Amino acid sequence: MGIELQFQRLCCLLSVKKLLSIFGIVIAVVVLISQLLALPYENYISLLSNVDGVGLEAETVLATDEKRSNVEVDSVLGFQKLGNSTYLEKGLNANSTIGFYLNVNTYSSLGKMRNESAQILQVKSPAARSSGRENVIADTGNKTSSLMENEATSSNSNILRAGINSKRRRPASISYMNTLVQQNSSISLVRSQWRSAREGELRYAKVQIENAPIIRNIPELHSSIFRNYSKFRRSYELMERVLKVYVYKEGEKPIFHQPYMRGIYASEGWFMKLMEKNKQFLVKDPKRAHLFYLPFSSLKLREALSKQNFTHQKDLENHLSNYIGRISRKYHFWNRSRGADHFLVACHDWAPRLTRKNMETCVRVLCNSNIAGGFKIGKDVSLPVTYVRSAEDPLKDLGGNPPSARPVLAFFAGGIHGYLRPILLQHWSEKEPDMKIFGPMPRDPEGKAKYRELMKSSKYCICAKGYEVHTPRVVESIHYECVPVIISDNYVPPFFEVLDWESFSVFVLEKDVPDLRNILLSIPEEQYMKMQHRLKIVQQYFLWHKNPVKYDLFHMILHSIWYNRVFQVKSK
Ligand SMILES: *[C@@H]1O[C@H](CO)[C@@H](O)[C@H](O)[C@H]1NC(C)=O
Ligand SMILES: *[C@@H]1O[C@H](CO)[C@@H](O)[C@H](O)[C@H]1NC(C)=O
Ligand SMILES: *[C@@H]1O[C@H](CO)[C@@H](O)[C@H](O)[C@H]1NC(C)=O
Ligand SMILES: *[C@@H]1O[C@H](CO)[C@@H](O)[C@H](O)[C@H]1NC(C)=O
Ligand SMILES: *[C@@H]1O[C@H](CO)[C@@H](O)[C@H](O)[C@H]1NC(C)=O
Ligand SMILES: *[C@@H]1O[C@H](CO)[C@@H](O)[C@H](O)[C@H]1NC(C)=O
Ligand SMILES: *[C@@H]1O[C@H](CO)[C@@H](O)[C@H](O)[C@H]1NC(C)=O
Ligand SMILES: CC(=O)N[C@H]1CO[C@H](CO)[C@@H](O)[C@@H]1O
Repeated sequence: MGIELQFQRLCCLLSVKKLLSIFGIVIAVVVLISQLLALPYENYISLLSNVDGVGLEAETVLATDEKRSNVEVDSVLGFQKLGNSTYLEKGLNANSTIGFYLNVNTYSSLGKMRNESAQILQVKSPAARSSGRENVIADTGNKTSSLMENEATSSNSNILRAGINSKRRRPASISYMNTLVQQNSSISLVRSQWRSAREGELRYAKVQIENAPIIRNIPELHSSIFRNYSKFRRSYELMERVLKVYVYKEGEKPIFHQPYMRGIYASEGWFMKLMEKNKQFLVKDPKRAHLFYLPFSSLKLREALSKQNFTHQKDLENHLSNYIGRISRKYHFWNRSRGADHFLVACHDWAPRLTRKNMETCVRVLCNSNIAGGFKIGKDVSLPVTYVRSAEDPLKDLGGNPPSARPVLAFFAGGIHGYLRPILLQHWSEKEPDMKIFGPMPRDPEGKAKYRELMKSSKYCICAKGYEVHTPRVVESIHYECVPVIISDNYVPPFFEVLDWESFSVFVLEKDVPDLRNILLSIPEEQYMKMQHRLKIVQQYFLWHKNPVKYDLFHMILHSIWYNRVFQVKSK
């Protein structure tokens, strides 16, 4: 009897487990495979030591730059709870079912596994759903690819497909996004319910920009780099003359008011620092402001709350929610526009999701500017990812070789995370001598120097997405004057409102990775020379200065916020 009871209990336990794990196994397999793929390249132990957030930056550059997505970070946290790196390695290496179960349980314990799993399927799907992906998988016959083949053809495939079909959405190409900018009608404009002198000023600016005087003798370079240089210049001048920003004093350090200036999330820190000490745009009297800045750091939010054992996105979301509650009770500014004249600047991978509900109406300035992830062209602003190695000297190593001294056709190096980079490597690693496509480079000074050297001596630098759409390589390429090749469907590049990105960079659809070399070779030399030349002009817009100068990164970010705000004002 006792034995029977125990047996029954065991069975019950097992079936509950089975139910719980039914999605989990699929995801675990997917994640496991991606981890397996990454294992030879990635240093998981250093990932673990980074989780506390001390150093997402600096040393982990080349290998783990864009870093793991939330799924990865949380899986690491999950592992950490159960054990340590020894355990992790065991779990990853085990080729037995036990290995899978261990992982499933770990993921289940995070509670939000199912939601994440849906996201993994979604994230994985853009490539898979375009017909290209299946070919990619089919026509490589190697270890990694056969692993991927298993992923696609095993029993999971139905679930994968189901997920894909139910969420079918075409990846947004650059030309599609261009039409959105031009139409600027796809956004439902949040119309303010109040009348104020400030709104009148914005409306005035809008009319002025729309009727910008045509600038004669525009340097040819500038007119090709910008969508409309006359309009940009008018808008920029008006910003300098008119714009006033109020920064809320509420909010405690370290999440608020504490800029962090290094690493791959440095953009949000630099902006916060330069904004909070700014003299030209800041006003003490919020009634004079056209825009209200919510001065928090998405990186610090993530770090601080995970130290307090809050690791779920929901907790972080609530923290921001409470903040909005606080300022909306204390001041009337949030309520009168429902946040539409407020903005936030956030570079963490999670930022879009953390701000999706409570701050949806704000101008969201995001590194993770994924048009398939809720980023709205015309309202939100794409924040450049600037990987700052030295907060003292952010402009170190700027510049690169002239075109004649760029013998390498294409260069990429970095951690092999996300679904795209393994495909890139399968196709182009050690295939052609002029295609320098690598996994992560060593993180010692030598490795870093080699990375820079290759960027400075390659014609094209491949900016392939990692887990998320953004990568610091875009700005790195600009700094090293290497024409960026952006392979990241749905990524809205920085200052998209005003810059004509196709005049100085190349966009390749993810499905076209197998044709990458042909695509690059088919670009006429003359065209390349033009792009490279323009890149050197564009560079000034992507530079941080401790004391901001005209047209630098700080001003360009502020300008895009201003520009979007102006064009959301209802015309009379
Ligand atoms: C991990 O755990 C094992 C035993 O549980 C222990 O021997 C080892 O020192 C731990 N390693 C670290 C890095 O904490
Ligand atoms: C993995 O499988 C191989 C053979 O397929 C076996 O020799 C090895 O012991 C297994 N490793 C583990 C950790 O089970
Ligand atoms: C999953 O997300 C939905 C909405 O996005 C939410 O209602 C649900 O509670 C979430 N489930 C878990 C387990 O977090
Ligand atoms: C694939 O593996 C085979 C041997 O299994 C090897 O000959 C070939 O070079 C590999 N190809 C790639 C792209 O790694
Ligand atoms: C730029 O914008 C101005 C003002 O709207 C317009 O008059 C001009 O034709 C535009 N120039 C180009 C090249 O589109
Ligand atoms: C977080 O959890 C750990 C272990 O569960 C505990 O030791 C620590 O005190 C907790 N920290 C806080 C701030 O609650
Ligand atoms: C703004 O609206 C919220 C909820 O709608 C309310 O609690 C708050 O008191 C309002 N703030 C002001 C200043 O009226
Ligand atoms: C819907 C909307 O706001 N459309 C505007 C797009 O921009 C042009 C000028 O740039 C305006 O005339 C449209 O009203």
